Amino acid sequence: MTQENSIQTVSVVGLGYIGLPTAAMLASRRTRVIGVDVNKHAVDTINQGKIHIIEPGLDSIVRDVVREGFLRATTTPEPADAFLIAVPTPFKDDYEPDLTYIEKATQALAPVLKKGNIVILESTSPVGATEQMIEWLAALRPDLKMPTTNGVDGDIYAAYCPERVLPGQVVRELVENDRIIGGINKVSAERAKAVYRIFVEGELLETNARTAEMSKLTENAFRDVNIAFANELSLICDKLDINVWDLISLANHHPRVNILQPGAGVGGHCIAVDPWFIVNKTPGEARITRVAREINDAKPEWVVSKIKAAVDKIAATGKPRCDVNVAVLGLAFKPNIDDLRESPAIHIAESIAQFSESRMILVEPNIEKLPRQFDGYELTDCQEAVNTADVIAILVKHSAFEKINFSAKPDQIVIDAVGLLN
Ligand code: SAJ
Repeated sequence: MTQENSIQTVSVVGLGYIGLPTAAMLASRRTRVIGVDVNKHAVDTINQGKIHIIEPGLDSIVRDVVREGFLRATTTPEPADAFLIAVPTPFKDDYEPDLTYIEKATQALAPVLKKGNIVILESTSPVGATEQMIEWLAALRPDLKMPTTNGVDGDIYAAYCPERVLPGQVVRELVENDRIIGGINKVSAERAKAVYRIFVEGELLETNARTAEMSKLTENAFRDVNIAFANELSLICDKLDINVWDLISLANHHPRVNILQPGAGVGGHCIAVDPWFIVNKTPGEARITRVAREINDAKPEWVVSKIKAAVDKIAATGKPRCDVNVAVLGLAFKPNIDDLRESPAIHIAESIAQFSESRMILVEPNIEKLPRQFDGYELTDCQEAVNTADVIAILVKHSAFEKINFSAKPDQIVIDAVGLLN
């Protein structure tokens, strides 16, 4: 099979936090892009030139590419030269990866697949998922020769190419980051490179599909393990009466030491999930990876126990528990964003709401409205919350909190889970 055909039309299946920005970047380079999503609301919104997700800088790009006719969304796949799958891969209750969305995307695009097409999987996946995707395609399209069984003589190409973008900086990082291109065979890698060359200015690093799958998981597990070490240090230092922030800052002056920061726990949709894909495949070997997950998952409960102890201490002075004000500073899953999904701070606030007869004051400067589970609570201004609180729990290191004057009330107890005051 020759590769003389250039990539004219790309279909991006899954128009979420990765799929939509990727579709927009391809379209901004004047490639015809057909976006596919099962969510009709998302499809309609995009076709109006608007976006249904929050990502800085994305709205104007989508508006322009839709207006110029380079991006169009639909609920049903249409023929294209390249198919890019960017659907979610959650895990089940026992941490087994759930590939249902990839299977459904494969089933949807199979009828329009043609000889010479490339199918690229971008969704974070366990090792072997690309081979599994090809098996599904083989069963659905027995008329097409698959690259896994026919090598260079396959009718289609397939590759695994993970994204590595940081939420909040997706538009820039999609273009600038180096990209791993995991071909199911050599010709597939070459074909996939032709797709990414359309908008990626970083290096395109060629490897096989299994290594590329493992590479994505490794990057996020590496960060998780490093954060777990910092979180473990925060517990150790609390016992030994040492300031963990000073300790880490001092240790990081060593030329070969670079410890990350302890926090209220690890949130988001990637770092707290992806390491389990490694543990699930190789439970006997992935020991540090598993323990790191357990340490980071346990951190929010540890913060809750500290808040409980602080409330008890205030109550012991004779103040009725119902008059103890607990201010929660920050609800987002990390600093300076408005994303509350999978946030340890939300988990902590929910726990306080359950255990405490005290009044909870919620502060999140990056949102306008509290999520539904906090109906009955009011979103409060930072300084006002600090002025009235008996216990302050700082859960996210938002820049907006740096301006707060924390010396308003001398008998307050401050639990600084993120080192804001250091
Ligand atoms: N966190 C800490 N201490 C730190 C750093 C982070 O507690 O020193 C916490 C954050 O507060 C947050 C969580 O970890 O709750 C995750 O935040 P993050 O900024 O480390 O990562 P994400 O989830 O926003 O994005 C990660 C990135 N992966 C790596 O840095 C290896 C990003 O490049 C990936 O593209 C993304 O996961 C993904 O989609 O997989």
